[in-house]
Amino acid sequence: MVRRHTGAIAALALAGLTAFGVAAAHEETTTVRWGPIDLPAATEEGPGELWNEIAGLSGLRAAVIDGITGSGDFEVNKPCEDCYIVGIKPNLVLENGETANFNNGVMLHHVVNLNFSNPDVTCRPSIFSPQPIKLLGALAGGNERIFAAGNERTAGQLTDDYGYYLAEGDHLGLIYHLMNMNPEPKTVYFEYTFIYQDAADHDLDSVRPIWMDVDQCGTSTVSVPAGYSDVTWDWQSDRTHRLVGAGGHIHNYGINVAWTNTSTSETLCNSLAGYEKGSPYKPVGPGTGDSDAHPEYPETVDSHRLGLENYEGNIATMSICTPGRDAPKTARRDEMRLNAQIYRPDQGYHDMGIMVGFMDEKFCLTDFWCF
Ligand SMILES: [Cu+2]
Repeated sequence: MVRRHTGAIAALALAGLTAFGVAAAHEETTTVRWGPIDLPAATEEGPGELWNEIAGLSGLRAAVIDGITGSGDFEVNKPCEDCYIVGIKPNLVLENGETANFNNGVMLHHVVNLNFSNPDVTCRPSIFSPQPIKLLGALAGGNERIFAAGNERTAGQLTDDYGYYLAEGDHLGLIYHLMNMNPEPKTVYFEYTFIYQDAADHDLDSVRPIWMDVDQCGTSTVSVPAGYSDVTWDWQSDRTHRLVGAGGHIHNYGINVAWTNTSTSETLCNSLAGYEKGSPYKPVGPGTGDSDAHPEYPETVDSHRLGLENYEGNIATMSICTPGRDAPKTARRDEMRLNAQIYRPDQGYHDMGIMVGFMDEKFCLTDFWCF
C-alpha cells in the first residue's frame, strides 16, 4: 500500500479554513450511485427487509456470500483512484433521486463501507473465527471498515490536510440493512458525495480507520433492557496515534457514544445523538452526567441537510469530532473504552453503539506492527 507523507504548509492553511461541503483548492467533488437494490414489499408480518446483504464481491466469493447472507448484484465503484478522501456525505435515494426515508416508507437501517484490500485494525481477518466480520475479511481478502451510516446519515469529514488514501487496485464493498414499510416493492440506490484530492497533484497525511463497536466483529447489535444502559467495549491500543476525526452511531433512545482513553482519563470524542423538538423517540431519561463520556442529554436539532421533516421524529443526527492536529496522543498499550448511553422505555433487541474514527499513526512497519 502506498502511503504518502509529505505536506505543504500553504495547503495546510487552506484546509484549516475549509467548510464542509465547500471544496477548497485542490479538492474535487463527485457523487456516486451504488445499486439498484430491490427492496421487497412489506407484508402483514412486517416490513420488507434486506438484512446484512453484502455487495462488492465477485465470482466465487460473491457466490459463497450469497449463500450465507445474500449479495447485491452491482459494482461498488470507487469515487476516485490514487486519491485522498477528505469528506463523505451518505444518502439513500429512490430511482428518481428523491431521498428515501420515513416520509416515503424506507429506512436506511445501516450501511458499512469496506475496503476489501486492507485488513481491519480492530477486527483482524481470520478463517478460524466464528465472528462474521473476521470470516468476511478472510474470504474477501480484507475487511477494513472505512465508514458507516445509519438512517441519520452523518457526514464524515477530515481536516488539517489529513485524508484516507484510496489506491488504484483497492476494492470497495458494502454491508447494508434496509427496510421497506410500503405495501409495494421499492428500488433504491446509495448515493454518496465524496470530497477528495488527487494524490498526483497533492499529498496529504494518510489516516487509517478505526472501528469501535459494542459488538465488535459481530453483527454490531446488542440487547438492552428497559431503562438506563451504559454499554461498553474495551480495547488496548496496539499503536501510538492521534484520533484526528470520528463520529458515532446509535439508535432511537440513544444519548451518546463516546471514546475515552482511560489510561489518561481523556474523552477523545463524544458523539451526541440529535432529535427534533418533541420527538417521541428521545431517550426517556437522562445519562449519568458524571463524566465527559456520560452526558445527561442528547441534542435537540432544528435542521438537517436532507430535510428534518423526513425523519418523523426518529434520530436525525450524530455530532462528529474533528480535532485534527490538535488531537491528544494515545500511546501504544493505553487502555481505551467505548461507552454507549441508552435510555429506553422498553427492551431493545437490536441496539447499536458504534464509532468510526481515523488515526494518524506514529509509525507502522506493517498494518499491525506498529510503534
Ligand atoms: Cu444501526
